[in-house]
Amino acid sequence: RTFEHDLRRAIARQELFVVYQPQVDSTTGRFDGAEALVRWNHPDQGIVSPAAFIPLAEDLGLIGAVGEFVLRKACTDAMTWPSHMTVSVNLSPMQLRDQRLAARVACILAETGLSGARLELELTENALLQDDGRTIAMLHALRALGIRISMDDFGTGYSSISYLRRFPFDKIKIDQSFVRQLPEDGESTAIVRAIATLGQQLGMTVTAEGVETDAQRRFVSASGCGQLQGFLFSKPVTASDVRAMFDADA
Ligand code: G
Ligand code: G
Ligand code: MN
Ligand code: NA
Repeated sequence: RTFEHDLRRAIARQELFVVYQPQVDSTTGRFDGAEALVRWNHPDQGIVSPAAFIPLAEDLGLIGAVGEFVLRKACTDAMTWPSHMTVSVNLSPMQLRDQRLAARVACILAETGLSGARLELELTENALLQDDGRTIAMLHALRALGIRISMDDFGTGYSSISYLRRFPFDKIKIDQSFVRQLPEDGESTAIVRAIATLGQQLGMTVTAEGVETDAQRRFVSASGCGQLQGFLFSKPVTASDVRAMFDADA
């Protein structure tokens, strides 16, 4: 038996599951949504990180099925949350290149009843490397469904800023590597302030990721980040836990 063989059966055997990391509105201090993060409960190896199996799913041509599972589960779960809560789902580059993506997402919204306005899709720079025209058309098709598009891990790639101009993004997520050394490190403070200002000037929401301390929370809020995410507020939790947290805060 191989890992590959196991992954091919993981969806049918219901070994994949989705956890949610709550996100906080920096102005009100209350939850306003959550990021969906997939996990694999492997029969022998226990919980496997997506960093370990998403690349394999791409190689095996399974990413469409994995991505569709995560989207459907995230939309289904978000339907049980207070109606102002959004859900964001990470997309891998191969999903974005599939010309059927917008139609599939539209089907999942219709099937689950979730409004497109409550769904965000997170892309990293490597999703944008090829096929500008097709990618831009796909992003517009998704936005026409009311969905917002986020640039994930902002600042860690080679072309982050030029991509903001070329592609229609609604949100920037500042990578946690910049937040980690706040508020002491002079370079990190300058970079986070500059990204937050850039996002504001472009009319985008800016999310600070990896907020672990109250000093970091205060710094990123004062810098203009409208949304916060990190262990200070919550680690990723199960679907039933996030629902209870949202109900208690609503
Ligand atoms: O939750 P964790 O830190 O293990 O996530 C590791 C990486 O896996 C992160 O970069 C995250 O964006 C990515 N990831 C989590 N869930 C998904 C998913 O459903 N699809 C894709 N493509 N990537 C995901
Ligand atoms: O690449 P992406 O931003 O999608 O990855 C999100 C991952 O970051 C999640 O898997 C989550 O476990 C991790 N994460 C979230 N908040 C924190 C945090 O405050 N500190 C650290 N070290 N990791 C975090
Ligand atoms: Mn993400
Ligand atoms: Na990120």
